[in-house]
Amino acid sequence: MARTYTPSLPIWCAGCGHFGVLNALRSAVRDLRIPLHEVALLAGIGCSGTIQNYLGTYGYHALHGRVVPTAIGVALADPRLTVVAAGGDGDGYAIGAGHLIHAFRRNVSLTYVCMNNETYGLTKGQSSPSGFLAGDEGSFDGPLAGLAIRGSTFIARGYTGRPEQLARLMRAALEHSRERRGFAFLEVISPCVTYADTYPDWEHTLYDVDADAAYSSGDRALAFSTALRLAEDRRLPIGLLYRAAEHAADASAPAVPASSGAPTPDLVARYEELLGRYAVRSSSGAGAAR
Ligand SMILES: Cc1ncc(C[n+]2csc(CCOP(=O)(O)OP(=O)(O)O)c2C)c(N)n1
Ligand code: SF4
Ligand SMILES: [Mg+2]
Repeated sequence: MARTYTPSLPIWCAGCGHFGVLNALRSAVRDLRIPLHEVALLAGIGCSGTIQNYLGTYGYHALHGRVVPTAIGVALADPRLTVVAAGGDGDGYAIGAGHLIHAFRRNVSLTYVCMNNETYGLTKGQSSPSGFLAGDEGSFDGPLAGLAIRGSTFIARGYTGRPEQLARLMRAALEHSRERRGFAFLEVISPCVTYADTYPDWEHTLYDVDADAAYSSGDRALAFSTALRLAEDRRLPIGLLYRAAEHAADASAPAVPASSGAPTPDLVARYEELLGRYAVRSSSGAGAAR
């Protein structure tokens, strides 16, 4: 396909953390010299989910909570693509949590960026499962959940308040999946300045394992115990938390051949016919597919 798109301008509030995620992703794609037409950026539903409109890559807006399985399908169907899934903490840790667990287990090579602002920004500030700072019911910790699954191979957490480290982690995540070492999971603390402005609190809450000479990101048990120990002091680790040394390399994924090219006219006609069956009918009986 030769069709290209002009990215739109972000609609996020001024100061939204998600700008920092977009910058890190843009610079990682540029630094790794990945042609835009070889990148598929899929996103969930939420303020975070609009990120796929802002890069000149292929983009797809998935159903709420379904960005990870959709991205797995894309990655298996065309292994030539650099596949990036992105979405919010509501998208990934609430409605999409079941998919996340099995993505760690299956270890298909793609990058998943979970933009964690501890709230449902788009729907105006309801609390999300990841309220580490404000959660009344305890918080769901995506990286910790990933560490608990033996098949996981890359787990990191960045913070939009530390853009250089975030750019480095984003690059490392893309490299991990492009080298076909498996599922690269990067959670980014990306505050929502409108409904849950947590920026003032993170500097004394985060603990940077990248700056700790005694820390080893190849040691899963150490990563796990460090996170648990920090949590007792109400602190959260950031940095490259865990990367498997060995090349797990899509070993668990079924071998699906790369797509042989564009869909044939016959397939397109069958697809249109199928869509027509689900067209929404107005009261006058006229059909309009949405
Ligand atoms: C099936 C379904 N349930 C609920 C919603 C309503 N909804 C839209 S976005 C959203 C959560 C957004 O929060 P998050 O994923 O954290 O993204 P953010 O806006 O914070 O970036 C919800 C519950 C929906 N669109 N679809
Ligand atoms: S509501 Fe929050 S998450 Fe959404 S764009 Fe504004 S600051 Fe960002
Ligand atoms: Mg959110």
